[in-house]
Amino acid sequence: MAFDESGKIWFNGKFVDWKEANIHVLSHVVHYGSSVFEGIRCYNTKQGPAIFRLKEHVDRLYNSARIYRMDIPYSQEEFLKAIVDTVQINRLKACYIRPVVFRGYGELGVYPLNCPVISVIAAWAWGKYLGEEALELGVDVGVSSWRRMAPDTMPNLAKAGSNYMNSQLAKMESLFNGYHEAIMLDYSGMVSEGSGENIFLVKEGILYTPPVSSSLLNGITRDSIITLAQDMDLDVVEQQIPREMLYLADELFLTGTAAEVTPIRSVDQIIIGEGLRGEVTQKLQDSFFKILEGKVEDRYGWLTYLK
Ligand code: PPE
Repeated sequence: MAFDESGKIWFNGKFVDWKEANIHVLSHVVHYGSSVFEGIRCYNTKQGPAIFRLKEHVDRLYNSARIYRMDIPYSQEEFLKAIVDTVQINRLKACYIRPVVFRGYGELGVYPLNCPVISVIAAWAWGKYLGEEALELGVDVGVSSWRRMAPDTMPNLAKAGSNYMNSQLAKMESLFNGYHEAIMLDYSGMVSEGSGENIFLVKEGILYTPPVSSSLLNGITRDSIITLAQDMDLDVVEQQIPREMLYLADELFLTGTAAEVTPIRSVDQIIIGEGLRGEVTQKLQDSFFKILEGKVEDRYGWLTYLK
């Protein structure tokens, strides 16, 4: 994925040229990973561009900042408007939006509170996260030897940049082993999530996903899929999932803003179900994409249309 560098980036309240959106190398974030961020998608619906679950993403950004005692010097309404403005000023239709809030340049030393809080919003066109064919054919995943952070080490509910050092280890390992993606276990050995996605399992018509206490990010796509499944009268069970339950699943899939709803066709080289996108997965994908394409009524108020 290459950036279109002619765009504008919202930098602490002002739009600057793409190449001017820079920070000092001695910024706190560069040394200690002190950032929180979001990933949001804007879809080009039949009724024009619309941002998916914008309010929920801004809420989660502010919650992540709260955990790390970062005061974002904008109200949530101001931040929300800045996100909309960023898409509009760049004349983007379908795009990925990346707000990031971090500790900037001031002093070094672990204690962060003397460094300014910097807020940035960028947006660009980002296609299929796990490859063009992934949504249809599914991906091959491996259970990582790297575990998700234990609950008393790093807060998994914060979408913090530093959490992605753990994700990077798992992702690199999985690609070197010939997989598309890694599934991580939590500290107690139960299934947690992918390096950048939540995971769902279908067994005998019931949809299972690990609970928030399994060291995962409380995904907004995860929440959307749970809502859609319940509306289809599927039973949804949030429970701890042992690794081998993945092997025995009828269907498995990943969810995330970037990955959307991506089927899994094998785990540790064990074929899941028929090795094809499952029926329930396809139904959920369909109802998810129909909303995003504006083909059915937005009955949950998930879309923020741009003018
Ligand atoms: N778990 C992790 C670890 C994660 O990073 C994501 C999103 C999710 C679950 C799903 O959350 P949600 O997007 O709210 O459904 N990962 C973001 C970053 C991916 C990246 O490579 O960067 C994303 O999908 O935008």
